Amino acid sequence: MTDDSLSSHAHELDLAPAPAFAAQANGTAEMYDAAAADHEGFWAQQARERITWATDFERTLDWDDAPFAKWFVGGQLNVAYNCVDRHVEAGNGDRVAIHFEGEGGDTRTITYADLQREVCKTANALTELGVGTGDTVAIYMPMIPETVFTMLACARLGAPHSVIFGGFSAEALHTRIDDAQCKVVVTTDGQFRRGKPSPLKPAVDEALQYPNPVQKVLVVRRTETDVDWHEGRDVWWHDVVDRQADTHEAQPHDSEHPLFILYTSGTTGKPKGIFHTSGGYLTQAAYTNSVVHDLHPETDVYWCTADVGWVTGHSYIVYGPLANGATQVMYEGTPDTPHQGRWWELIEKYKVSILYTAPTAIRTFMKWGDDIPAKFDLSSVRVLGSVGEPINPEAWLWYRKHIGGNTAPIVDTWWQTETGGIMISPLPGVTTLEPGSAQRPIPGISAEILDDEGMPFTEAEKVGYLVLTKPWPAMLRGIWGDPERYKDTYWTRFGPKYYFAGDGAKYDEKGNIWLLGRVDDVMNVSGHRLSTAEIESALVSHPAVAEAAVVGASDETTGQAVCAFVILRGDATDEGDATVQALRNHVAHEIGPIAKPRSIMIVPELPKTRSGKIMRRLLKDVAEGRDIGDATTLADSSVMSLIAKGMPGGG
Ligand code: 6R9
Repeated sequence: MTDDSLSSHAHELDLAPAPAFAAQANGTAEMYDAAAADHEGFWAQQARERITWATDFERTLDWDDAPFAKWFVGGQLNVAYNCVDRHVEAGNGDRVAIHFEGEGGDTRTITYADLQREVCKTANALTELGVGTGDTVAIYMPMIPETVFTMLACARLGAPHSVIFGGFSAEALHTRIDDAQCKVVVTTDGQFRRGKPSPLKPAVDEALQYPNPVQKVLVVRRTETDVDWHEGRDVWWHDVVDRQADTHEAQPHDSEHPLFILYTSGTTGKPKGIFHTSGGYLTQAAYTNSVVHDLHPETDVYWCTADVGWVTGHSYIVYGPLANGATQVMYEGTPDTPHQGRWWELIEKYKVSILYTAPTAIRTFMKWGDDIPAKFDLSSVRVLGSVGEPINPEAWLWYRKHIGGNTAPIVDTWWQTETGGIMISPLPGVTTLEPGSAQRPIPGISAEILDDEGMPFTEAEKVGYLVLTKPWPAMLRGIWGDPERYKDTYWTRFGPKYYFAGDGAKYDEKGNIWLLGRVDDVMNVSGHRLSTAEIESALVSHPAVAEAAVVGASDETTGQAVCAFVILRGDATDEGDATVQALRNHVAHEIGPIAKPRSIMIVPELPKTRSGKIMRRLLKDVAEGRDIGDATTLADSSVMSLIAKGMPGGG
């Protein structure tokens, strides 16, 4: 049977939990009832069971100033203590926290005792560099252990970190450093990608050419590539961190003390600094990692393949698994270096039992062929997870068969940077799985689907908007420096009772929730959120461009792909491929390589309504090679035929 025909046989697969799995599972059916009966009581119990508090909290939830939440009010904790020290104190210092694997094959084994020493040294170094409680630190680093040490050291000091994905450009880096007023930047000389060192520090140098609040740049030597050096500002990690004392007394912080800021794309050009706090965030990260991934820290080897530059890396590489005392794999490089079986080789080598990855990766592996994972022993795998975008049933079934030995439950986890932790997902061992659906809110989370009028409905196959109906511990506490934007973006569309997630959704006949992608101008490319407006403004910042419109067109591998339509200025000449190439590079420079349009069409006009709104729907038809839909509301109806003429084979 081919994988294609498998999908039509999904109903014949037995997707009920295996009794042996259910018997050992952390998640239980009773949790749904307990949380439904007493929402706050349920979360208070999670917080007390999973977190070590220096001072217990007095009030579970303060929602008096909604939508600004406070969770576990009056409680005090140190997040880094919870992720590191308490495991050592409990006698688990020898347990491996991180099996690090560099792209070139260099490895490091870091136990919890090692982690404690490294985090203490890093915290001492940051203190020496002037970082105190409440100061913000930018982290622009690859997937290496020092990145985790730095995040935890910041948490230890109560200095909120802002991790900026290594694929972002100098320009993007500058905006983020400036918005959060970061005092220190931690970076590396470079990172290994596809077998080659690729520089990182030059982007920091370029970002800091503009006025900025940065006092020190702490640089890890990773690739040994030459870097420019700014005396007085730049310091080497090995000069400053290595000589520090490896002990450091962790001070408790308020439950609502900011833990981190993470920028994500919104519907306007300016990225939003989503910020999260300590007690509630850590509670939900630890709880979900335990019940959704079914993590058993004594026996499992866990691997989340995300980059720490994204929220998945924050919650499911750093905070959740480490709070739970997990042993995990951390891999620096790309999946096809030096060969397309690298991930499966790592699973075999470390006996990974829980794998958490993204649909775009799974679809890439499908393309590379079944024979590649078949060469490796994947029998250790017992739970598979998916995150970032809807997983199509074909990819789900392939994942289950070729990676999960046809037995591992797959948890399709829906959540967002804003939600901080997993929200909608099956519980392995409890839920009968449905390929392609994230199924239902986990215990403690409440969601509904609303129609255009904002009325909840439960009919199957009707498409509506996903909303969350009760506050949850890991919810964002706001947009850094912009409380109004927080209210407008999430709590206005359907009134102040509903958190509007920005995703379309529907129920099926069984009551499962199916997520249908973004309903706003946010694209999802390989699980990364990109805003059409942000890429448009990058394009018009090029001297040759007068106007630009960007749409996300469906793409077999990446889910969506960036397609741009550009009008050149009168004085610019269209040099065909050279112009297109220059514009693609310009977007990479302004935002980062991940935002590079797959295609750019130079057009004479853009389709606009009489009120001047670009009709992206029509451009999407063009980008996806469809016949152009209803264009009757266009101000100038000849525009679409002009655009279509420019298409390959058009005119
Ligand atoms: C964790 C993360 C959030 C957006 C979200 C939605 C999409 C994430 C999904 C999913 C369907 C899933 N999304 N997980 N869609 N099924 N299991 O990805 O955060 O980068 O903020 O993206 O991603 O559209 O609104 P973030």
